[in-house]
Formats: sequence, structure tokens, C-alpha cells
Amino acid sequence: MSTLRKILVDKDNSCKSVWFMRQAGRYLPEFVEIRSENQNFIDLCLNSELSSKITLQPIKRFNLDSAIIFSDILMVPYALGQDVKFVKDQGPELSGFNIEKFFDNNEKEFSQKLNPVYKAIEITRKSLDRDKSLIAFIGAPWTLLVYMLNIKKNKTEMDFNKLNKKDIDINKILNKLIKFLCVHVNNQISAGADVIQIFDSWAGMIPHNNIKDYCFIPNTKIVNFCKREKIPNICFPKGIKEKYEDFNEMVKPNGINIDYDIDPLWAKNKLRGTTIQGGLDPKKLLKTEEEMLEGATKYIKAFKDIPYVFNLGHGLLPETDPDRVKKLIEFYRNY
Ligand code: 1CP
Repeated sequence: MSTLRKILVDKDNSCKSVWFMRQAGRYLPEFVEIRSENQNFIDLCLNSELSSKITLQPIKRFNLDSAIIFSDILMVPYALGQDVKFVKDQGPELSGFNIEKFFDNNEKEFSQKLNPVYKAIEITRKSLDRDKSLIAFIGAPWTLLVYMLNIKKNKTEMDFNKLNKKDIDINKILNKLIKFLCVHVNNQISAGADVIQIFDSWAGMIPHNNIKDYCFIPNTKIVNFCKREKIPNICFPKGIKEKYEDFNEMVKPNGINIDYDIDPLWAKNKLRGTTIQGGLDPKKLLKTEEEMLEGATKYIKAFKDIPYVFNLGHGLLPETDPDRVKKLIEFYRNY
């Protein structure tokens, strides 16, 4: 069994495990090389051989304890019929949301469209040591909706008029999305992944009055599905501040990734019955080595006697020096 599973499910705090969000990505020259030859990002995610190769790049370089499959949360809207484009320096752009088309989707076609992702997982599992986890992931329903309805104005603002003006039933859309997300979870596990991470990257933008309906309940439904199927799960409701406590009490995931705004001692005190993961600000890897290691020490010390997975408070930044990543892993392992 992988150390990640032992920490998440058995709560074995003698186990140590380290991996990083966006560990396969633009800070690695070997990724940039493949990316420069593959301009269409969705096509790259649908190339099973290359996806597997990219997934294994950080494992080869750093011998991390887990691999996370190279794919994207927006593969789901793609498989549900929206065109997805990644505009350089601007992020993703989705074609208009068509409600009839959305509700017309069927599970068989959806799975078929994502088959290359499952194939990539199969290939990767074969060349990954048994004691390493292969993490698969999904975007949480709210975060996907933000992209599908194109309601994000910029990094900190949402256009809620857009959300309210559309005469659409948000809860009905979220529930339909949950069904497809559970299919995608199941398919990824059947292909050989052994842990699921649920990214709710834009949970922090949900108005207070909607947090239960748009974040807590959808995440609970997916976590309950995982529990029924005995799938180890990690939630990442980024940016919800002190609501992390309510989230954990309601959703009860096996693991919860804290973001860089969450104080580790607060988390240790408030987030009970779960395995905490991450927290360190990825910007610390851009500072002096001393500052980076001082930052890391805060988390290692706070969580030294409870189950903890070493990771970050968000993904590695493209400008990160890979040697810094190596230093950080060595420091954690030798601590
Ligand atoms: O070369 C490039 O331009 C592509 C950059 C890139 C990469 C490497 C994107 C575009 N996606 C990915 C891969 C990816 N995305 C992984 C692979 C595994 C790994 O972690 O190594 C994962 C887990 C994701 C998940 C993802 N995609 C999230 C959730 C995590 C987070 O960052 O908050 C989100 C929000 C996305 C959407 C997305 N895809 C890509 C970008 C630039 C974005 C974010 C854009 C935005 O800020 O709105």
C-alpha cells in the first residue's frame, strides 16, 4: 500500500509523504520542451503516451512519493460538449454554455471522450512503483461552473449578475455535474489511480449565503460517493478561510488541503478527524533558501505528531527553480 493511502485512510502518522500540486508543469524544462511541440493543450491531455510521460517527469527527477496524472479539470466541460481553449497568458476560454446540450449529455459518450485520460492512467500505473500513489483529480462542481458559465471577471471578482440573470437553476446544473464527476472518478480509479483530489479552486468567491449549496453540499455528495466505493479522497476548498472548519465538519473528507492563508496551528486545532495536507505558500520557493526552509519548518513542526502530507498551499509557480523543489524535498525528508 502507498504511504499516501496509509496516511489518509489508516491515519498512520509514522508515515511520511511528499508531493506537490502542479508538480508536472511549466517550471520543468522537460515539460516546456514537450509543450512547445504541442500547442493545443487539450490535445496534449488527450495524448495518453505524452500525458503519462509528463506525469512521470517529476517522479524521475525528484523521486516524489506520489504522481498526479497530467490532465486538467476542464477536460470535464470539454467532454460535456464545450470547446476549451487555453489562451497564452490569459488562461482558459470556453465556448458558450448551451443548457439543452448540457442536459442532453449521456454517460457513455462522456466516458468515451475521456478514454485517453484513462489510458494514460493505465500506462502510468504500469511504470510507477507499487508503493507510490497515482493521484487522479476532478474540479469541484462550483469551480467547473465558474468556467462553464464564464462568470469570473478576474482573479478576485465574479460577475454574479451573470449567474443570477441567466434563468437557470444552478442547483439542477450542479447535481447533473456531480453525476458526471462521479463517473469520471470511478473511471479513473478503475484505470489504476488510487486517490482522488477534488479541487474547489474558486470556493473562496462564493457569497456567504450560498457556501453550503454551492460548496459544502456538492463536495459532500462526491466524498460520500468516494466513501461508498472506498476511494481515498482529498478536498481542496481554496480560499474559504475560517469556513474550513465547517467544511471539514460537514464534508468529512479523508484529507483536506489547506491553502497558504490558513495558519497551521489553527488548522491543527480546528480540523479534526481528517488528514491535513499542504499549506506552504508556493511563493516561498521564489524567496531565499533560508526563507523557504523557515516557511517549511512552520508546517513540519506544527504537524509533526499528527498524520500530515507535505505539499503546498496552491500549485508550484512556473517561475520556480527546479533545484529549489529538490532542496525542499530533501529538507523535509531529513528533518
Ligand atoms: O503550459 C500551459 O500553458 C498549461 C498550464 C497548465 C498545466 C500544466 C494548465 C492550464 N493545466 C495544467 C495541468 C493541471 N491542471 C494539473 C496537472 C497535474 C499537476 O498538478 O501536476 C492539475 C491538477 C490541474 C488542475 C487545474 N486546472 C485547476 C485546479 C488547481 C488550481 O490550480 O487551482 C484549475 C483551476 C485548472 C484550470 C487551469 N488549467 C490551466 C490553467 C492555467 C488553469 C487556471 C486558469 C485560471 O487561473 O483560471
